[in-house]
Amino acid sequence: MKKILITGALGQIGSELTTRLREIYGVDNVIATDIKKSDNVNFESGPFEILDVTDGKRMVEIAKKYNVDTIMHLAALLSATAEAKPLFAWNLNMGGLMNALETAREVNAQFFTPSSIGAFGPTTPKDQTPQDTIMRPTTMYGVNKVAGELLADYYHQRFGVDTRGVRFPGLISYVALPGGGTTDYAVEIYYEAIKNGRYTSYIDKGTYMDMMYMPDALNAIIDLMEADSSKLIHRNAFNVTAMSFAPEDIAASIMRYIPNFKMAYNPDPVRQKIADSWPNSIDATAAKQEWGFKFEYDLDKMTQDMIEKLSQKLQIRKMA
Ligand code: AKB
Repeated sequence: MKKILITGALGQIGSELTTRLREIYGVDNVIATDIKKSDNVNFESGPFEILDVTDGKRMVEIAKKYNVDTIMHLAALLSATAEAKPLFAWNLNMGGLMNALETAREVNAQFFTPSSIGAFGPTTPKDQTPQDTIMRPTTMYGVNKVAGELLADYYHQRFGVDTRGVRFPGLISYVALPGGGTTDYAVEIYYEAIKNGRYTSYIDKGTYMDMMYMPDALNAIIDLMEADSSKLIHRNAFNVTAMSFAPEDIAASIMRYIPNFKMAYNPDPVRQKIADSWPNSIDATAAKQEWGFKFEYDLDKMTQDMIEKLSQKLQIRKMA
């Protein structure tokens, strides 16, 4: 990775990945792109281009302009929004991915795009879901993710593009908010705990999903992209996870630092149904064996860091 183009660079993953890659590979070697500017630091701290990922011609132009050798395609709609706007989701998620893969083929770039636990469905084994298993998702997002994994494998086999990906669980971070996901409750809960001391969860008690803290997710992307290609059997896409918890577990973890925190439940039928169709926990053995995947943060370590960093960000001191 010497010159990296990122799509969706102002989103939840992109915001932190861009900063991290600029630290490692040099500010001018990471070209951030997104559909519009915001107050995000990424369009001021280095090269930034406006890019709508459904515009394949412009994507190729930008890739050629900067002579990129790596494309990290992050721009996509998440599960709950995709369920509300399925046709728009298909056009954006699949159209954007096809353009990004075609751009990678044309400029001979290495390629990363995230898949998700959303690629699994209700007939998938629920606990310690294996790397290779039944994948019949019942959401538009899941359909996009399975098709995306297959497409990325296709571009590798057919055109020799060095495609790589992971199936991310819910990602938790204090820098940029996610938007429109099913696992977003696990981020919102920290904001509400610090600001108001209470949270009403739209996901019901007893609903387990895999999660990961953003620093571990960034390491996973970089380690996979730097991994020896000859050792990769799966490529698109590896199960990765750091923890599996239900809403009551994260509430209990928060109460260790904010003892008066109060949790209530008011399940949202759409997001609850999506969550119920996903695994309780996934098995990351293939990622560990093929490229040495590891993580540092478990639930309590993440909670401690989230509360500390978010309190600083929100300038509120509520640590016990
Ligand atoms: C979502 O909830 O849609 C995402 C995901 C798990 O892919 N966070």
